[in-house]
Amino acid sequence: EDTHKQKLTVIGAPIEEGAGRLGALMGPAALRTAGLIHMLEDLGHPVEDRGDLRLPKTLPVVPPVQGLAHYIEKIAAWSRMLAVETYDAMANGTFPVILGGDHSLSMGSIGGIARYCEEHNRELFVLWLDAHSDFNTPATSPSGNMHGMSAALLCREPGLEGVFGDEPHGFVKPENLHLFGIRSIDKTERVLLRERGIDVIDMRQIDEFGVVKLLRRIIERVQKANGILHVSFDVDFVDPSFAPGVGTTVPGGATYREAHLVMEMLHDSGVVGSLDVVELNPFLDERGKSALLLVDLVASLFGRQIFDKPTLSEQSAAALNV
Ligand code: 6HN
Ligand code: MN
Ligand code: MN
Ligand code: MN
Repeated sequence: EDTHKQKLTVIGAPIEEGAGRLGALMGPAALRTAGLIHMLEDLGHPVEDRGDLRLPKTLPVVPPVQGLAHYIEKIAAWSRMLAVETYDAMANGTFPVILGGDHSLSMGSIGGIARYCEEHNRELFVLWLDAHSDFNTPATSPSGNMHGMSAALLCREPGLEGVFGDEPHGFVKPENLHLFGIRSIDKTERVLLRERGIDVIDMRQIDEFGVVKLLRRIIERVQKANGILHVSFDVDFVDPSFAPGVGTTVPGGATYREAHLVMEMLHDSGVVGSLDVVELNPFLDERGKSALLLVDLVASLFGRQIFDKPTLSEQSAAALNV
């Protein structure tokens, strides 16, 4: 499972009810229009494009929640369906790439990947690239929008059991979740993150220490555990000046090069086993700018390089203290 010429299973998940604004439904189409599939093939990856999934006619019955969780029946239907798809993709030895769709889809995509990892005794780690921590529950959420709850559900926070009901899915160990690029946390969400000891790499740390040191630490953890790293890429991780096509922009995000560097390092690490690309809202984009950037960023994750891999002489490496 890595980003080196492995067979990819691309799954479109046009879901938008988890977000507060409509439009993320068009995300998979915009990513395809921007050339995502051809790019992956050009880089030498065999691709099985499963197309866009569709909601079943009948939605699951979900018991009422304590608090707010808008459209939970639809989110539950998507989650259950996606968990089956990503589990199957992993079981077939392929690398799942899920095109969103809002971030609530990660409940399902990662739920299925986590199930696979549990059954096969592989340690799962998650890198959550996002402006937001997505660690609300129905009880803490100020908005009731379920895209702000996916990381919490995956870490077994109470209040969202109805999403999967008795359907199969796995979880993420809170200590294996790494939030990266964060710059917007709700009040009660902050309390929860502290109580659970979640690793929150905020923009202040990125400013101070740079993405290289901070990301290397995470990659080394995964390598030591012989684990699998899932990357959940929320478009708003990137600064809105480069990626305006998202409903929840927050200023002060990753720069163009910071975002690419993250993806380039992830590629070289060889530990990434699955990817979500979420929250692209083509209705809010500027002439496809964000969709095109995403395709380029995914290309970096799958091995596109500016030139050859940078090679430093031992001397200059020592001088640079790297
Ligand atoms: N996302 N924390 C806010 C909320 O409504 O819970 C924003 C969530 C944004 C969700 O980035 O995927
Ligand atoms: Mn998010
Ligand atoms: Mn976000
Ligand atoms: Mn369950």
